[in-house]
Amino acid sequence: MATLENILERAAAEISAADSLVALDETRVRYLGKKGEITQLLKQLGKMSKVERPKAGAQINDAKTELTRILEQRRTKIESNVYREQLKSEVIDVSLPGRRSSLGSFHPITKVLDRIEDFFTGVGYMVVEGPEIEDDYHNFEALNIPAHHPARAMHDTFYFSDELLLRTHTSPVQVRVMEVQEPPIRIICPGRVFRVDQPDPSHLPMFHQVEGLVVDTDVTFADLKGTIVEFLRVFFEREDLKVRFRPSYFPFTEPSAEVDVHCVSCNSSGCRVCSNTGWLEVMGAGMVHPKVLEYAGIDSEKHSGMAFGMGPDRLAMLRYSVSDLRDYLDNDLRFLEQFK
Ligand code: 2NL
Repeated sequence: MATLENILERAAAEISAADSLVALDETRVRYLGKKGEITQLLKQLGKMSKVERPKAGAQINDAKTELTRILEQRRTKIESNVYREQLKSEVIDVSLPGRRSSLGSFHPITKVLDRIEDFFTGVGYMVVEGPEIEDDYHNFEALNIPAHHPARAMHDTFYFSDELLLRTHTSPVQVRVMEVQEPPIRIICPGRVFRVDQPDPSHLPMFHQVEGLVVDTDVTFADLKGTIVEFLRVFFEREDLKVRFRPSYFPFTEPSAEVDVHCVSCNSSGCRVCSNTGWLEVMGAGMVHPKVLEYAGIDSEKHSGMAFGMGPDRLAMLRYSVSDLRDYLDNDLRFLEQFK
């Protein structure tokens, strides 16, 4: 029994020294496992006399129970230590400032397109988009620009074949609407257009256009003037904006006009933006040529139309003081981040 006490003492010491569940289990096996010291003692009971055996058996069993109890106690202690360590390692400082996700910004051309669309949808126009690859008929013929018309040379068209091309304006979208929709028609058509051009500060081979078209009975030049003046005053946010219409020529409108506003950069005192003229050309416009209505199957005796076209890239230059169109396509964050 001296042995038993010695075993218990060593076991108790090892158990309190065990600092992990693995170490603790190794200790358990060393004493209570199949070949463990306590188990070995139990196996020797058979060699004892009948008189000694019951007492020795009871003592060994008591020792076993005691060992099991302190093993269990230690296990609970180690588990709670492990849990405390885990909690410590997972501590979150809720007072730290969060990681900000930086918001992007809209492209200046998108912002201008949105402003144009907001104005016109607000007065009852629909926004219509169409294909960038067009056929010769919808881009030219239907707009009263027949083959060999000098206006074709001015358009510097990218051709895929005799028939297919990259649209040079968004007018073909309007032609397609007139072909399928009975008047009244009130639409604007924003989109990309393409013309062969060597890029420089004021020219790109791909740029944007917004065209507008109204076809109804009794549409007059007064409607066109009133609509455009009101749009430009809202767009430039100047109630007192001066607007002038200069006679011009487009094959698809008659009469035609170019529209100028007083220079918003220098208030018409003369600057580089307006080439010292005090005026900025911002739009083209006119009454839809009767032949264009007829081509699309609209009776030009019953209906009249007004149309206009503008370049949002140039409008964005004026609004945001951009001096080089190529900046729009560089995707340089130093440029783009200025429009947040
Ligand atoms: C400009 C000139 C203009 C139109 C576009 C148009 C469209 C149809 C019929 C008649 Cl379907 N006209 N569009 C008319 C006048 C001028 O744009 O300088 N754009 C940037």
